[in-house]
Amino acid sequence: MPNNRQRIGAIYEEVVNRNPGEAEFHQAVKEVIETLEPVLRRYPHYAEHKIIERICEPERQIIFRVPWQDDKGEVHINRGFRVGFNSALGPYKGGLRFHPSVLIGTIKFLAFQQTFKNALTGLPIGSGKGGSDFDPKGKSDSEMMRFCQSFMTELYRHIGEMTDVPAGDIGVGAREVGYLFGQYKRITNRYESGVLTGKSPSWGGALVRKEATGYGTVFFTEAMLKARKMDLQGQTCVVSGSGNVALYAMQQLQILGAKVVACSDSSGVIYHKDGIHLDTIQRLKEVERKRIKEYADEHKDAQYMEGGNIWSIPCDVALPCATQNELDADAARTLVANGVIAVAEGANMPTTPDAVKVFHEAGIAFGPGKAANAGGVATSALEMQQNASRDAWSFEYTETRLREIMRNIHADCQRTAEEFGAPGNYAYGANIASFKRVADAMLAFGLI
Ligand code: NDP
Ligand code: 2IT
Repeated sequence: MPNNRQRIGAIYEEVVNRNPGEAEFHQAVKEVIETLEPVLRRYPHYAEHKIIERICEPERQIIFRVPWQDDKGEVHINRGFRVGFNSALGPYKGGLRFHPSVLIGTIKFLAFQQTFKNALTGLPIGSGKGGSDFDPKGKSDSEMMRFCQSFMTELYRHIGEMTDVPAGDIGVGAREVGYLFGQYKRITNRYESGVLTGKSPSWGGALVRKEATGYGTVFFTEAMLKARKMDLQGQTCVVSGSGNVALYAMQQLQILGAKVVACSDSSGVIYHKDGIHLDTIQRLKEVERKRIKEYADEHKDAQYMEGGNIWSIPCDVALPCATQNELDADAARTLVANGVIAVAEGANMPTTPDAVKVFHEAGIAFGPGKAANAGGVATSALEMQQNASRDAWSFEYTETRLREIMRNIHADCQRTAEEFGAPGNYAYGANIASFKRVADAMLAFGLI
């Protein structure tokens, strides 16, 4: 009989062998299952029923061709994906990512993590993720529309408010969700609001959904600081990215009295010592869809560093909000040397495993993405609730619910980490608490 460490090692080896070349998926699986040894020790029936083996295998994976025409009439072929990872707790739920780097392994890592994130929210949502290797940069509105229509022409048959509910992620926001919903409605002859979330509030979207991931990440950071008898007032913060998550993380940091001095995009970094003017970033990114480089043209005392490293800027709080593996061990050591006190992942898996180790060893408060950025999907579940009851809640009420959910997730991770012998390790707490929730539902359903 193998011991639990050997058992987990063998499962990981099997995942690597059965999913060749999917390094990000392997990384996400390893990060979760290597924390589960104490769970198997306490609950041997999970091993008996092969719950870890089952949880690492997606329930279904759909790959399809997406042909579309650009404004000049040229034909392009992209690849579309939708992975339903786990439906033990509810319909598949998770975003769509449109980015040229997207491969099936990218979608699988995101969908796998979504399983645990969604379980942490305490709301009835399973996990999924989808997207395409389509590059939205430089596309006109009509090109975006034609692409989204073509994408939905295949996707529609696989989704539904009780089956699978997509939303946004990198490259997909309210504009794209609008085009996707329009095509779904046209093909199915149903105004099925709950089939997509992240809709515009003018036609069924939840207020606060746009802000929710960034706000939630900051609420989680606030809770981590509070546990150390600190707060965000006056703290110097650095936020990577300048998209949906980064923008609203910066906004909530400013609301809570922190000073945000830097943000970025994939081309470079803006450093504004006296504090970023958020209204400029918001206009540049949300309205004009421009690069952050332009910020320095409007604010002469700000510095733009082409290809710069945002993590070299000294700060108290660092929020990686751009993309996976954007913060490595060297960057983590620099942040620690510069006196960082808290790091929370607004993005999915932005911190490499070695960097996470650096933070834990230095005693930094580290909020893993599946907990810290769960506010987005949690508010998507609140949007589903509003759609199901044909209701619309106020901004204040929805924000209060989000704040409560983030505090509960923080408390759940903290309590579970302590209970399983790793006090202060939110990554352990998040993995174990969510794994148990999904595992127990899977057991209840028998062998499926
Ligand atoms: P957006 O498309 O709105 O913004 C993405 C930002 O990250 C942009 O500034 C972009 O720069 C930068 N970025 C993207 N890819 C790369 C890359 N390969 N290298 C460097 N920079 C990059 O996406 P979101 O803000 O929605 O998503 C950001 C992160 O948050 C992702 O990890 C996503 O999975 C995660 N997340 C999103 C949620 C949501 O509700 N939207 C919920 C939970 C997590 P550029 O414009 O130059 O590409
Ligand atoms: O990674 C994520 O949690 C998201 N992109 C949001 C998913 C959702 O369904 O709102």
